[in-house]
Amino acid sequence: MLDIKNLKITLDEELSKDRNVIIIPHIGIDFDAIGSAIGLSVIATKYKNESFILVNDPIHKIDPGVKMIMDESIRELGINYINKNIYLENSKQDELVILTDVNKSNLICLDKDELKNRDIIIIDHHNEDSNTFNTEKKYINQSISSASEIVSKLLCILKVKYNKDVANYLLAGIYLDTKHFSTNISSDTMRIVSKLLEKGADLSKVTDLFSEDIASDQRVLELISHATLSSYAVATVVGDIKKEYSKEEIAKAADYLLKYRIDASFAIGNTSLDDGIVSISARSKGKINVGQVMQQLGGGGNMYSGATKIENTTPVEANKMLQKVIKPSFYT
Ligand SMILES: [Mn+2]
Repeated sequence: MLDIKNLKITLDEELSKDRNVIIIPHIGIDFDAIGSAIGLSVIATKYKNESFILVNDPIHKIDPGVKMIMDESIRELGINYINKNIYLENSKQDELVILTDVNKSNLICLDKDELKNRDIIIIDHHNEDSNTFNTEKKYINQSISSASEIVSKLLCILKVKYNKDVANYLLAGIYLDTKHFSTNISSDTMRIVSKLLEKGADLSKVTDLFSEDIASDQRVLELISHATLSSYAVATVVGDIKKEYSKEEIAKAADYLLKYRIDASFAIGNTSLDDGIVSISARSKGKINVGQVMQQLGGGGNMYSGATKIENTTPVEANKMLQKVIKPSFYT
């Protein structure tokens, strides 16, 4: 595992070789994944490497704010996006692959075989498990708020210039993963935020990116209306068994519940009725390690945030499984 200094040295070395850079954020791309990916693309450009951000999510599933950032970054910064097919057609052995905001093969659109013999760098703030790519060149720090915070720091220590748009995207990443600056904030995070504001980031533009779609918000509120509070100050919502929700809606429901006086929240709902897939999103204020709880159910995450999906089940059954694994031992 690298520390930040060695990550800087590694990036400096690896980007000094003349080759294509493929930046891979997690599937279900969010503000942190896109912000950090664009920041890395800006770094690659400084080294005169061509870089490509691999996004294979269906367009209708991409958050409108994230989609706006993608479109604007193509127009204003000349960022290249490619999908999985284009990647597989053009992939070369000597390229450099950088995973950002993710470290596991099951959370990106390529499997381990498709990245065989590739030079891989990981920059992330999530836990590792058996799906984590095997590479010496990894910087994974779960105590940092976001991949965007790490990349902001890299831009600074690699002395890469960037404009206010990039500063906004990175700030959006930090804003998302700190739940609007309410959790997982350190003095380092605030120093980075201050740096981004100096570079011209505009908090009102960032909060605009998070504006909600009323129909989707009503679905989230409907989910929340099912919340129950169990012992151990854990709130759980189980969605309507006949309804399908997006992963983002489930995540938002879990986020929303944290405003109450509870230690952790879990939101459960169908994300594919056809395939019987139920997703769970978990959030914590730090007393319960929800990443570990989600790991018990085949997912992952970190202290503050986690998720999993379970196949061939129903929300009610998934909740039963969840309640079995929430134990006082997850209190830290
Ligand atoms: Mn993140």
